[in-house]
Amino acid sequence: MDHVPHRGTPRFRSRARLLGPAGAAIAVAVATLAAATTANAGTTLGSAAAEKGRYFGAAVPAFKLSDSQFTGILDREFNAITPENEMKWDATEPSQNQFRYTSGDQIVSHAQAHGMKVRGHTLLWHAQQPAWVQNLSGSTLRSAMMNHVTQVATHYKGQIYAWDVVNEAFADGGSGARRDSNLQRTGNDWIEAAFRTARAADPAAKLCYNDYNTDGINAKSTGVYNMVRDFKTRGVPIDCVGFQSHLGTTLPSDYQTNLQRFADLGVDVQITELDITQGSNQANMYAAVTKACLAVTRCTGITTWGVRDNDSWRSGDNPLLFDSNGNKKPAYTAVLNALNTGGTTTPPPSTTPPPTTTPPPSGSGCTANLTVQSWPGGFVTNVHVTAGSTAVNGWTVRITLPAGTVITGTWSAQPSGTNGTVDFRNVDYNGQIGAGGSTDFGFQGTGVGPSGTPSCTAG
Ligand code: G2I
Repeated sequence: MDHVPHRGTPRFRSRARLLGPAGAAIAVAVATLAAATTANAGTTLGSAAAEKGRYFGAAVPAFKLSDSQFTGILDREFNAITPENEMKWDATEPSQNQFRYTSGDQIVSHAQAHGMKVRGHTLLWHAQQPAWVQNLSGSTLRSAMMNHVTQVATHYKGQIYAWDVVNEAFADGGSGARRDSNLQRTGNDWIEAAFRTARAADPAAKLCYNDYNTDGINAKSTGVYNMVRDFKTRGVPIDCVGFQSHLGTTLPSDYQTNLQRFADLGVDVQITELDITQGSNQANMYAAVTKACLAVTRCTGITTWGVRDNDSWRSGDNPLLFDSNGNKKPAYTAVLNALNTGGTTTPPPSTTPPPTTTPPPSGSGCTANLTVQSWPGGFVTNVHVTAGSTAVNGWTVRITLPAGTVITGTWSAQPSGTNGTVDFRNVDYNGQIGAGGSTDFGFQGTGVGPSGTPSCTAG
């Protein structure tokens, strides 16, 4: 907005003098118009994200709150904070049952004083545990874990927008399995126990699962996906999934598709620890991540893991939006432009069904059509189910898969098998569709995705 001269400014007055009284009126009109046309364009990351109904945050260590260059940028540009280390177990409970909240509280106060959201990070993690925790196991450790969740979530009750209840519980590599850790060895149900305990302590906070290397469709993200789907089916309280997005020099091509498949399970998604190696692709990748979030309705915000390059845990990669002198980098401008122009809050075209080739039934029944995104060796399919002129109470969509294709995951429907001709039956919450209404389900797999128009049977 700096370039728009305002009525009282010297620039405006000198221009009005040159133009005379009639010219002054025109100048007012021009200035007003200019102000109006830029009114919806945010001039900072936070305000631009807010225009799109989202937040833009940064990870902040408490000791940097006394660095005025740091807080100058933070308070101007960001409207959410994640404490970088201050709410981790070693920081909040250094000895058993002795809680220390000083630095965490400092960050929360700063956020509140500046109208920023706080993402709580993190209640349970295999790393950064105090020594006393590392010496426990079995039911003693399980009790200590749940006590920790209860105490910390209760201390911050009502002040946290979203908690990373559990951080990084899945293994890297192709197994899609849980990571081995002292927490995991207390029993596979430790994650759901943590979510239920956190919900009881702070019912208003959104409860997230957070992880890295889950930024495309791969074995690890599918492992997390299956857990979230299972939690939703069984009523375990989970509200969001965090994608850390510590990225190198390429963005997974299915980054947005991956966010969308989680969102389709009925959880919010958030980019929680974004940083990207500096190089020729940095600004483009930052823009692409921002656009992907804007294109997924349930992507509620983006957090970068630090403010300036020298604040980063990987400072050698210069991975952030401000350089070490606090100047805006090209990546900053790319993000701001993407926030101001890139996308809306409506879902992207890729999830919008193509025009129906079969007309909807005139009396009763349902129709279904497919949107398929493929890559060599795999695919994701979205199926759009539409009711005819009367309401549908239960539906089944039959899809015949090409030979060799195997379904590896289905959401919002129950498949009868994993290959050949598969009947997808509605699940509890999406069986009833009003007259003319619609619902979506999806599946992914290996091999070649389906094509054509599937059959849909109501009832
Ligand atoms: O490793 C990057 C991030 C991956 N996802 C979870 C995040 O919580 C994690 O953040 C980093 C912090 O940025 C570092 O600042 O987590 C590290 C710990 O695993 C943090 O580093 C630690 C140092 O290892 C400790 O020596 C130091 O005492 O920071 C501590 C506090 O300054």
